[in-house]
Amino acid sequence: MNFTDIKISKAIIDDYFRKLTSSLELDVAIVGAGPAGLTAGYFIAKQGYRVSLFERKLSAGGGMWGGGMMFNTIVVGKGANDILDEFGIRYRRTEDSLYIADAVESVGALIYRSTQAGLRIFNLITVEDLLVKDGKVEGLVINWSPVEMASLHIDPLTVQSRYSVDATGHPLEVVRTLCKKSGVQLFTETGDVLGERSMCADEGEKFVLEKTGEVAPNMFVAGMAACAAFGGPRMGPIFGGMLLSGKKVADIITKRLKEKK
Ligand code: 48F
Repeated sequence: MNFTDIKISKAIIDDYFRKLTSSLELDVAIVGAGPAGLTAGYFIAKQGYRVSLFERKLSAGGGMWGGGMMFNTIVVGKGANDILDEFGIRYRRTEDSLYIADAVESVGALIYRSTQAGLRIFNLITVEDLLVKDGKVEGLVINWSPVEMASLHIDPLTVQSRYSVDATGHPLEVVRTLCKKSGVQLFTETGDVLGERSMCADEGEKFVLEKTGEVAPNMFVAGMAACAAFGGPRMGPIFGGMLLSGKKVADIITKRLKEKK
């Protein structure tokens, strides 16, 4: 019998279950490991809160890997270069005061720095529903992504969180589920999802930052999910708004956590 093989299996199983068990009761649960979700997770973890992030895909990074139309370079506007500095991402400034960075280096840095700060990232897990009590979001309902992909009839598990963040990007998956299943009124003009509008980088970058925040009791939006919820334009391959949105949602939530200790 080869005992080493069994020890390897045991080490993986023990560690994963330790990680998962310590994510059952969270201060913050984030859905989606794009630039907004990763940045939010980094700034929340840095302050010592219990924060985990659930990502459907095998790889974290969301829409950042492919830059614009698969040219794997990203652009950020003025102000967001401070966040590139925070993550140690190298960049070059253009004559138009745009900052250019390598998409792969950027994703690598976001993942590395956020996990080092204490963010637990669970890849291959899909958030399929929410835990809702008296109209308030109290956690997430999770399942293995391959269960969803194979349409298997397997019930999910639940994690509890004081605050949750929908950082699922354009589809705004979690908040849409909240509206559809629980009829919760959103803090939007109509109380419902307003939907994303067509491209305009300038407006989109301002809009996403302005609307990042609480969209329903204990439920927050960051990144493109904020544009989709509140009816803002998309902005294509400029990512500064996503990074600043992640920081903003982290600032709002950590302030709330401090107040409600
Ligand atoms: O799409 P994504 O990168 O969102 P973001 O952080 O950034 C948007 C930009 O990438 C780009 C843009 C820039 O101007 O417009 O599109 O707002 O990352 C969202 C992540 O959420 C995951 C998805 O796989 C992706 O990695 N995701 C979506 N729905 C779920 C999910 C779900 N139900 N459960 C778990 N993960």
